[in-house]
Amino acid sequence: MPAKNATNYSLRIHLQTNRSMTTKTNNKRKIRLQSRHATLAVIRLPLFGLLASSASAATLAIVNGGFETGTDGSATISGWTTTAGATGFWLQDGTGGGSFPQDPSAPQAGSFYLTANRLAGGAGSQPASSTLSQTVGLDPTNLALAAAGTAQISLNFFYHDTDFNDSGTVTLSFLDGSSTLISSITTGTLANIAGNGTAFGALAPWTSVTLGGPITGAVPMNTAAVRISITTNRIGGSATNVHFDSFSAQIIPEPSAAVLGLVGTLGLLRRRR
Ligand SMILES: [Ca+2]
Ligand SMILES: [Ca+2]
Repeated sequence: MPAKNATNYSLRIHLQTNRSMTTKTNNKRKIRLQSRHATLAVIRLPLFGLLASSASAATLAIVNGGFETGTDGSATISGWTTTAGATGFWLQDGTGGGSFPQDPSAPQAGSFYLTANRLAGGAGSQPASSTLSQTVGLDPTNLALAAAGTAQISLNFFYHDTDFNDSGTVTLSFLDGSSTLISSITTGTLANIAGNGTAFGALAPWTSVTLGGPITGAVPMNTAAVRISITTNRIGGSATNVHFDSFSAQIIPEPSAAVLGLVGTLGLLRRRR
């Protein structure tokens, strides 16, 4: 369960810090630090009990997040709509259709990926910038997590771009029950992942990107829907060689205040030693 992992992770940081300290100290110091390990191992048990009663992470119901619905070369992206600029996205299976060597020859997963390369769809021209969006309503489980006021969202997807003329940006917007924008978070400009013109493959693989997560992914309490926007930008050439696949998102409840307080107490005890 992600909630459990979150606290395990924070404890592992303590343990790792102790280990790194032992490398710099003598045997006597090492014995004392090892006794701290034992103390922390015991304290982990009640933490599990507390976290087991907290809410679990919930998946956001993104439609066609893997771009598997449709046909090769089509500009109709089921579940997604163009919200800025002219048509600038196509489905691609990677087996040809005008791809450049630096365009992926295979999807990250499944049969298709999303490309902004107009040649995938045989279009004669392409806007310098285009935005494809999907608004996802929060289901009752998601709404309950958001209403608690401590939820975090984590959006994950795969990106590919080795053309320094081209870039992408992914933005998550939080909307209230009236579809009014509350706030948003963004990846900022996603530049080329490898040197300009590097062919798809070992030197330029699909690259995993996460937007949000702990600290930066705070979900406003009155969020009723989330809008995912994929924007491309091209400053030269005539094709936008940026590509996306496998969008997924989770809303994650933050550990309860009781757990955070206990973790804080652990830190205080350690400092007093
Ligand atoms: Ca796919
Ligand atoms: Ca290009």
